[in-house]
Amino acid sequence: MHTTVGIIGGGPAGLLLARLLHNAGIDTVTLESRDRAHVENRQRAGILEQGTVDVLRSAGVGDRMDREGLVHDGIELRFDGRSHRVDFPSLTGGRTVMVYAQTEVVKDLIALRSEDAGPLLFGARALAVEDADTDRPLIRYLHEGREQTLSCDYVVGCDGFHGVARQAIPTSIRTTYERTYPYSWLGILAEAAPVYDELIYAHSPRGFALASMRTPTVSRLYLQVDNGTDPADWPDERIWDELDARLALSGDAGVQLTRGAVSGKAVLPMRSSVTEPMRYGRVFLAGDAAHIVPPTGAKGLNLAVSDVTVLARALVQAHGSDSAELLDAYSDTCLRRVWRAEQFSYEMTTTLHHDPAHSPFETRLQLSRLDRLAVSGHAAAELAENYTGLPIDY
Ligand code: RFL
Ligand code: PHB
Repeated sequence: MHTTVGIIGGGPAGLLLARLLHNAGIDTVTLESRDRAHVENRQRAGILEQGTVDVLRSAGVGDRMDREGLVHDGIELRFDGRSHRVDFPSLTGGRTVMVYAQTEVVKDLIALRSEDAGPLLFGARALAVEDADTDRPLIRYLHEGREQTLSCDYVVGCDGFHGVARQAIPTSIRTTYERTYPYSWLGILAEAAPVYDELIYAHSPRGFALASMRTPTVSRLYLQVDNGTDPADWPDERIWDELDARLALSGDAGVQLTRGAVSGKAVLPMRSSVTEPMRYGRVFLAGDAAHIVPPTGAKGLNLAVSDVTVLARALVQAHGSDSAELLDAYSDTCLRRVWRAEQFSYEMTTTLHHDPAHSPFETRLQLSRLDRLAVSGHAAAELAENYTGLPIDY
C-alpha cells in the first residue's frame, strides 16, 4: 500500500491532520493501535484555546462544538483565603476559551472521517518507521494479525508519548529535555452541576485543587495527590471532603460544590518533556509524540492542534509547489511555541502546587506571585494571553 502522508496515531493530532490534508486534496492513511470505542472515551483535556476553536471551525469540524461548547471569559484563582478572577477579554483584546472535551473533538473528527470514507485503521499498531531519510519512508505495522508495510511520501508520528515514530530520529541528533514533578493529579467526572461559572484553580496548604466541568450537569474535578497514589485509597467521600477543604468555598454566592455520582477515577502523573528536532528527513513528529506538558496550563491538546496546523500548511505547500521551505521550517516554528507553552505550564504548575520539598519560604514566594496576579494588570495579562493561547504563527 502507498499513500502521500502516512499518519501514526488517531488521537486529536492524527485525526485533525488527516482532516486538514483531506480538505486540501491530499490523501492519507491513519494507523491507530486501539479500537474506536477506546479512542473516543479516553478522558483527557477539556479546554480549547481561541486559536484551536478557529482551526476546528475552519476545518469544518466545529458545528457540534459551537452548539454544545461553553465559552469561558476567565478563570478564578483561589489562594490564602482570597479569590481573584482573571478576566480574559479585557486583558487580551477580546479573547476567550471554550470548554469542550477532547473526547467530543475526537468523536467529531472520527464521525467526519467515516463519512469521507478515508482510510483510518483501528487496531493497526505501528512497529517501526524505516528509511526516514529517503524519499520513500515506510511504516511497518501489525493489523488483523499480519505484519504489513505502508509506503509513504511523508510519515507523521502523532502517536503520543509512548509511540514509536520518535525512534526514527537517530539518537545522535535527537535530544529530549525532561522534568518530572513530585506530585500527580487524581481526576474524577461527577454527575453534578459545576462548582461555579468559571474554572477554579486553588492553591491550598493541603495541595492544589481544580474545579472544571464538561457540561452544565457534569463536573470534572482534580486533586493534587502524591506520586504512586492508588485511586482505591480515595473513596468518593474522601474526595468530596478534600475538595471542600481545598476549594474553601463556604459563604460565596453562586459557588457551591455539589456532590454527585463519581466515575472515571484515575491518577495522572505530571511531566514536562520536549524532543528536538521534531523532524528528520521525511518523518515529522506532532503533539504528545514530541512534547508533554503538565495539565495545569491546559496546553497539551492545544499544542497538538497548533503543530498539525503548521504541518498541514507545509505539506500542502510541498505537495503543490515542490517547495520545502515550510517543511524545513516546521521544527523551529513549532518548537518556539512549544517552549512558550512549556514555560507557562511549568509556572502554573509550580505556582499552584504544594511541593513536599519546599520550605515555608517557597510557599511565601508562591503567594506573592499569586498576589501579583491579583493586583497587577500586566501580570494578569501575561497569564491571560498564554492561557487563551498565542497565535499559531507565534
Ligand atoms: P494522543 O491523544 O496520546 O494520541 C496518540 C494516539 O496514538 C496511538 N498510538 C499508536 N497508534 C498506532 N501505532 C502505535 N505504535 C501507536 N502508539 C500510540 C494512541 O493509541 C493514541 O490514540 O496524542 P495527541 O494526538 O498528540 O494529543 C495530545 C493530547 O491527547 C494530550 O496532549 C492531552 O490530552 C494531555 N492531557 C491533558 N491535557 C490537558 O490540557 N488537560 C487534561 O486534563 C489532560 N489530561 C492528558 C490528560 C493526557 C493524558 N495521557 C496522555 C496520559 C490525561 C491523560 C491520562
Ligand atoms: C479539564 O477540564 O480537564 C481541565 C481544565 C483545565 C486544566 C486541566 C484540565 O488546566
